[in-house]
This record gives sequence, C-alpha cells and structure tokens, in this order.
Amino acid sequence: MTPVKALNHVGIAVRSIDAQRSFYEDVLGAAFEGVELVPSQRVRVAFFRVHDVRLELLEPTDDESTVAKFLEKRGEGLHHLAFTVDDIQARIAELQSAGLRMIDEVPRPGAHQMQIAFLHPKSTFGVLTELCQPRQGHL
Ligand code: CMX
Repeated sequence: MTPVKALNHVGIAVRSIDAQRSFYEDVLGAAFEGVELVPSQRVRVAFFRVHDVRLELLEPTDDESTVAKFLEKRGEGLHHLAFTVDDIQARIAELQSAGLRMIDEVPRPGAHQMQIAFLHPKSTFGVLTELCQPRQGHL
C-alpha cells in the first residue's frame, strides 16, 4: 500500500465558529486563515494553521448536513482526520481493492480547492478518515 504523505488537517464539529474562534486564535495561538463555505457538504469551515497542519472547524449550514447529524448524536468535538495523498484516484482504487469501504468512490471538491474522498468509519475503526489531494505546491 502507498503510504499517506502527511496529516493535512483535523476536522472538529462545532455549533458555532464564532463562539470558538477565540479559543483557537487567542488561547492556542493558531493562525486564523479565514472562513469558507463548502455548499456540497452543507458546512461553513474555519481554518487555523499550526505549522504544517490545519485545524478545520466545521459548522453545519442546515439540519440536513452530516455535521448537524453528528452534533445531534455525539455533540461537539473531533470529527475527522485528513491525510495528504498524491494521486487520490489511485489511492481510492488501492483501498477499495484492499476491501475498504469508501464513502466517495470518486474524488470531489473540498475546501481550499482540494480533491477529497472519505473512507467510511466502519472501515477505519470508528475514525472518519479523509484523503485529500491539495493543489500543486499547496498544503
Ligand atoms: N466519526 C466517526 N463515526 C461517525 C462520524 C464521524 N465523524 N459520523 C458518523 N459516524 C458514524 C455514526 O455514529 C454511525 O455509527 P453507528 O452505526 O455505530 O451508530 C455511522 O457512522 C453511520 O452514521 P449515520 O448517522 O447512520 O449516517 P450519516 O447519514 O450521518 O452518515 C457518514 C455517516 C460517515 C457516512 C457521513 O457523515 C459522511 O458521509 N461523512 C463524510 C462527509 C463529511 O463528514 N463531510 C463534512 C466535512 C466537510 C469537509 O471536510 O470538507
């Protein structure tokens, strides 16, 4: 199996980005990078950078968002881990042929103009896991 290249970001489900921003920015000293809407995922996402890793706060934009369901079921907290890969389509094929269950069999656009694909938590011992392929030369 081809190893992942790096931990790209940690996803954290939140009810309100505004309520938590000061903790990450002022208490932890992480660099705030901005907020982006990801309509396909029905989330508003805030990014904070700590060296080579981002923290991604995910706030649902409506009740149908998977993050809204997560908050209802489990409350606020860690939501997923995302790993950088080079050739996301090839990695998906490799994981599928090893018998892992993908949520996304075809990569789709995520935040930061990355191509992303999620593995199902039932195949990853309960940790929702994302593969992401950043644009050339970006984190
Ligand atoms: N981490 C671990 N397990 C999770 C989870 C998470 N973040 N979200 C859901 N699950 C678990 C549920 O607890 C449930 O487990 P049990 O069957 O043991 O109760 C199981 O997955 C299925 O959950 P569900 O509520 O029945 O079904 P959902 O409709 O919520 O779908 C999932 C679950 C994982 C398929 C869906 O949340 C998904 O497709 N997630 C990937 C996309 C996503 O999270 N996008 C937001 C991030 C945006 C971004 O980074 O760009």
